[in-house]
Amino acid sequence: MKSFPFLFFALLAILFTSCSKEKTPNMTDYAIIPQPISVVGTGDSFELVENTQIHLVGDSAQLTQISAYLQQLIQNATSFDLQTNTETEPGEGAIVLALDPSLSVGNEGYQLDITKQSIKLSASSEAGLFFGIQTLRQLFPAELEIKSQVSGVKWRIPTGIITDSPEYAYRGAMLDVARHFFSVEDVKHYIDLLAFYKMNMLHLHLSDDQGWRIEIKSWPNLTTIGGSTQVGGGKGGFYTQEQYKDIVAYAQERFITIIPEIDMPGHTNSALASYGELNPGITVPKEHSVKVDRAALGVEGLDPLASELYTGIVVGFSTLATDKEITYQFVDDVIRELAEMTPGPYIHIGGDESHVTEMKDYIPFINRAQEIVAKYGKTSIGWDEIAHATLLPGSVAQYWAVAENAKMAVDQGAQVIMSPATKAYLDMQYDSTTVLGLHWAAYIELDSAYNWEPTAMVDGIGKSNILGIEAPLWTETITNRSELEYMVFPRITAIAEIAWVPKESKDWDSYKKRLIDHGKRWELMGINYYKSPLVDWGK
Ligand code: TNX
Repeated sequence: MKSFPFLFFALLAILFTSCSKEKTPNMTDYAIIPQPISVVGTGDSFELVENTQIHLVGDSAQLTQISAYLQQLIQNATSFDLQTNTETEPGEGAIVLALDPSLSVGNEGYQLDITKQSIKLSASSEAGLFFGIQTLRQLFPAELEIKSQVSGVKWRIPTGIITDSPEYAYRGAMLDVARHFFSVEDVKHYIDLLAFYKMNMLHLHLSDDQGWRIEIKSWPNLTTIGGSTQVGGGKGGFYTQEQYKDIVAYAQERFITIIPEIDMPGHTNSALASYGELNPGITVPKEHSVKVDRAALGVEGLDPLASELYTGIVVGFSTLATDKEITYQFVDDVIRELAEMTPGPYIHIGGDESHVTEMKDYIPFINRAQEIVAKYGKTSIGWDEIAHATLLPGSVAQYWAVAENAKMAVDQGAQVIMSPATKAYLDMQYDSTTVLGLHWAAYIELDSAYNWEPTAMVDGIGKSNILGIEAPLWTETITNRSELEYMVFPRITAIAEIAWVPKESKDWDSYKKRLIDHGKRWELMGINYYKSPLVDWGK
């Protein structure tokens, strides 16, 4: 009995150490998506506190901006106002962001070295530092994602070393803002979510039969008329050039390149309703045609040649007049204005489903469109059909449907972006009970979105032919942010992992387990996601 107090305290001590152990599991047990190339845990933890400093090393104006991003990220939930220091040696407990061009971690890679005393994030590029911050973010308790002050959480992260770099240079998503318009705020929200998963390209589908969404100053009716509606007949909308530039800058700060798409020569009814001279005599499917009320839209004069507006979802009835010079003046003006406000290297010229353009007209049109893009210093991307034309050196084909087209592009020396509709289309329904979305290509459950290999999609197309992966979200049935999130999550994380991780390291069971933690983060971020029955989300 005498030994009771001793035993009691010994037991307490054991309990206490095992509990605190539980609070700092090994770094290898953390749920990072995409899975880093190498994670070596050292079993301890670093605790972020109020006076932790951010220490910057390196010569780049962007460092300050990256540091401000991290500072803000931390401040939301912790309310710590971390100070940034560029002068003295980092003190105890600092977060060091080091830009070191001699570091061999690849162009977008990074190394994260966390000890009990400090966090050191190094990279050879600013982008690498930014992606490293996303990993760091995922090592913190999920509550870090709450946008307002959280109390009672210890901001601890596990110690260890992560070395990481992406498999593909192009890791993208596409948002169709033409079928349903999405506000600047919605697009920025999507950009934030893509950044969390180290995606670096956002392709905006800015025009289609149902709407024209980007202000073109030399052709103002494109937006006043062409932007005035959307699928289902809502009021549509468009981005002014200032708003577009704002989106581009916001994306740039998150190391995401905006790729604007003007779809042509098909998918152009919104332009034809705005300027009849671009193709007199198009007939819009009757049940979803809307008369243009020019007076109500404040457009003077008449345009007897113009088509009606279109609010349905069946496509393939429209085409620019490929044999008229005015068409090329139009394309030139549009590409010139777009190129002027797009710092990224690419302009997407569409080229898909031009069912009413004869091949003998389609080919010279695509050839000329590519030349116009090149004239303004940009590189063309087009849907896989553009491989029928003569691809300019550097032009990129986006495989979505026809393997032979993708192969034809590669045979011409082009690189390919992999967006197979049966795997990567985020508008495809999860299963037959999904209310939103379509299923013309497939039902895409989470395992199907994860378990595919870009280099095994098309015979004769291997790693060196593939620029990267892109997941498009077409929005015929998607009308708002919450619906967007439901179709995107969790599948976008599967796409992000395919794009980042080498195929040997992809692991469905590990991914499924890691998603549970991400589900918790999404709850805290207020994201509406599909609770796939294949994942044990917990309560
Ligand atoms: C096909 S994908 C299209 C789009 C539709 C999509 C719906 C592609 C290049 N064309 O116009 O929105 O299917 O899933």
